[in-house]
This record gives sequence, C-alpha cells and structure tokens, in this order.
Amino acid sequence: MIDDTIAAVATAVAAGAGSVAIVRLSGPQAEAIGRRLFVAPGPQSWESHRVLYGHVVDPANGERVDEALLLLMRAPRSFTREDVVELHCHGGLICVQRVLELVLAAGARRAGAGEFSQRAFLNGRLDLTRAEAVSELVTARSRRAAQLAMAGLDGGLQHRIGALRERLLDQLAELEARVDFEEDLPPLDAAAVVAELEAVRGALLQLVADAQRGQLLREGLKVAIVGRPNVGKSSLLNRLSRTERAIVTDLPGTTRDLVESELVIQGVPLTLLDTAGIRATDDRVEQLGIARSRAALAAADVALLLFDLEAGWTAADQELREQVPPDVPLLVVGNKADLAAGTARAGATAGPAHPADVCISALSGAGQEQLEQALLRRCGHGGDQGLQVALNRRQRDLAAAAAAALARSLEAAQQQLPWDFWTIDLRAAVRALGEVTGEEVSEAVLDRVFSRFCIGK
Ligand SMILES: Nc1nc2c(ncn2[C@@H]2O[C@H](COP(=O)(O)OP(=O)(O)OP(=O)(O)O)[C@@H](O)[C@H]2O)c(=O)[nH]1
Ligand SMILES: [Mg+2]
Repeated sequence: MIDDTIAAVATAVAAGAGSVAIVRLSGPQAEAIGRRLFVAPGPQSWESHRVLYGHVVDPANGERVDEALLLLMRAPRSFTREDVVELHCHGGLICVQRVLELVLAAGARRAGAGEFSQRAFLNGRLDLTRAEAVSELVTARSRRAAQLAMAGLDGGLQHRIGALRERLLDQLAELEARVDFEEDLPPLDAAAVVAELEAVRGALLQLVADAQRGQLLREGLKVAIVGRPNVGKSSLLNRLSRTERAIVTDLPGTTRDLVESELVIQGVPLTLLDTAGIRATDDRVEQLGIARSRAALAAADVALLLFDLEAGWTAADQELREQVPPDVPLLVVGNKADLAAGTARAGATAGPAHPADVCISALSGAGQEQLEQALLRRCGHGGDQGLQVALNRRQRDLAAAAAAALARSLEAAQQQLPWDFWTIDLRAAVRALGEVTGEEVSEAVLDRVFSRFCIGK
C-alpha cells in the first residue's frame, strides 16, 4: 500500500522559458496540501476535475508566491489512480521552484524519476508497455517515433505480446495436464503443439526484427563525417543541418574538435559529427583533434567518408577507408561535384575514377537528396511501412529470450522427450513475455525500468 504523497515539477524547467509550469502531487495528502497552500477567492468549490483560480500562498507568512490554477483529480479518476493535484504556475525557474518547496514543506516527498508512472502501473492504471510508451512519447525526437509511442500507449504492444503469451499458456496447460494425468486424458496431438509453438516463435522473431527499425526511429544514429582535411566535411554538416554550426575556411586543418548536430531525415533522428580532417601533422592541437576523429569513427553507427572529387580518389583517401573499423557501415561520398568534370555529377554513383556511393556539392546542395537516401539505406532503414508497434531494447531482449526458450522447447519435442522437458522452456518463454507487460516482474526490474524516466513523469 502506498501511503505517502509525492510531488515534482511535471513540465520542462528552464530559465525564462515556458509561460506555464505544473507542480504535480499524487497521494492521499495531495488535496490537504493543496488546500493548505492554495487560496481560491469567491464561491469556488473544491470539486474533482474542476479548475480553481487563485494564489499559492506561503502559510508561514501569508506571502503570495504565485498566481495559479489548481486542478484536483480525486482517486481513482487520475493518472496514478490516487488523489492528484496539479498547480499550474508561472513558468521559468523561480516561482515553480518556490511552489514545489512549499509543497514539500507541507508534507509531500520529492518524487523520484518515473515515480508517477510507477504508481499508475502499480495501481493497475497502465501495464508496463503503456508506461514505457509514456516515457518514449515524452522523449521522442521525431514524428514517427512519437507515432510509435502513441501506438504503444494505445495498448498495441500489450495486446500483441499478451495474445502470444495466452497462446503459450494454452499449450502449457495442455502439456502440464499430461505430465500429471496422462492416462485420464485424451492423447495430445504433439504435431499441433509443435505447430503452435513454431507460429508463436515466428511472430516473436518478427517483432524482434521490427524492433531494429523502431530503434532507429526512436534513438537515431550517430553518423561520423570523416575525411582528409579541406574536403568539405564542415560544409556538409552545415548543409545537412541547415545551420552554420561548423567553421568553414579554405585552410586545411580548420576543424580541431568534434562538432555535433542533431537532425531528422524522413522521420529518422540522426546525430551528425563533424571531425578534424585526418592527416599526418606536427601540430599538437591538430593531433589531438585527429585522435578525437578516430575515436568518433570507432564509436559511430555509420561512417560517412568524404573525399574531394576535383582532387579525385587519392592514396590517402584509400588509406583512410582501410582504417574504418570493419563493423562500422561505410558510405563513401564524393564532394565538390560542381568543380569536377565528367561522370562525377551530383547524385551520380561510382565511376571508373572513384568509388563514391554518391556524389554531391556541399556548396550548392546538389545531390543532397540522394545522399540522404543513401545515408538512410546504409543505416539499415528500408522505410518503415507497416511498422505499427516497435519493442524497445528491454522488450526486444525479452521477446528474443522467449523465442530462444521456444526453440529449446521445440528441440525437446523433436527429440521426443517426455512432456515435462517441453514445459521447462515453455514456462520460461511465458515468464519472459509476462515481464514485457509487467504481469510477471520483480520489484528490482520495475525500479530499473522507471528510473530511466524523467522526474515528474
Ligand atoms: N566548390 C566547392 N567548394 C566546397 C565544397 N564544399 C566545401 N567547399 C570549400 O572547401 C573548403 C573547405 O571546406 P570545409 O568544409 O572547411 O572542409 P573540411 O573538410 O571541414 O576541412 P577541415 O576542417 O580542415 O578538415 C572551403 O573553402 C569550402 O567553401 C563544394 O561542394 N564545392
Ligand atoms: Mg572542418
């Protein structure tokens, strides 16, 4: 039983930003604390789901701390299914922090990360997949990621995983009955059980594969732009991100540090990294920058190797290409197509003289669209048509574990082992799926899941 009242600022907090900020309380004392701190003039009554107008007042000295609205939502008709009070204060930093301090002084406890959602889950308002979807919706970096989160919030994941788990439970019940009462029951159609386990395993493997695409939409990818000095890496970063983030000059060795820029291409969030041009140099600062370039290359999800089409594909470019770690997908891009003759037109791919996957001009923008397409393809993004729900990492690992357990169960079937050998792994699969939705989940796991949420959610 939860008997304390938690409070936190539920909106983003920044100096001078946002005209309204919300302090949210949840728990048995929420209304009492609200009544202590909030003075509503005139004949306004404290009804559930009604907005009151008034002031937050410091009970110690009667000082008006903020002009605010108060929204009372009595249990169980609230996000947490507890009594909830929201104080809609003025935004920024000062007012809202003072209001929160008063709320804490009046007996509420500062909420931990994800604690409101955790209560909503514990009180049966949300299953675990929906609670996670709330967090994903808040942190979505692209429109598609937000759409997937909304699908999760609508229960798309819970239904799918729940239905697969039910099917396994049906088979488990049949098998376990045979373990105990084989002679009293009609014989079991082993082939039908195997077919059903295969079907569920197939559906799980499909969900795991789709998770990869969802991951991309959700978390985005780190793309490191590398190449020799002066080939136009910084110009390309500026072009793709439509900013003047990086300094561009005609001097080789301009960029010394990593420059990061976030962008969204066709709904996929990407983090672009501009790096120092790689070459042999005696300049100490440049050497340090180049070390960072190499580290960025090693940590990238995709490497974009840029070279100068006017100068052509040189031995130094080839050397760099060989330094790209074999596990980092590579896109070779020829730049300065406006200066190059012949086949190196913007948008064109490899010609006899160069191995470019695509040619562009960072200066004019020609070939940009082809580059973006090629980049998404290299990221493994084959379009997201048909993707309605996507598991997050935690859910994907559990679905994969369930599929693996089913494979072991099917192996026991193939070897015609007794029923109880089938059930061991089948039970493990059921448990893993129960952990996805939260039906079978330990407190430690729950704490880990919710601690990734932001405060106030
Ligand atoms: N004509 C032409 N010039 C370009 C193009 N892209 C970049 N440049 C020029 O090439 C020079 C170098 O560009 P940067 O973007 O600074 O090159 P960089 O690869 O970041 O260079 P470092 O930071 O020194 O490694 C600048 O004078 C740019 O204006 C292009 O597509 N066409
Ligand atoms: Mg540069």
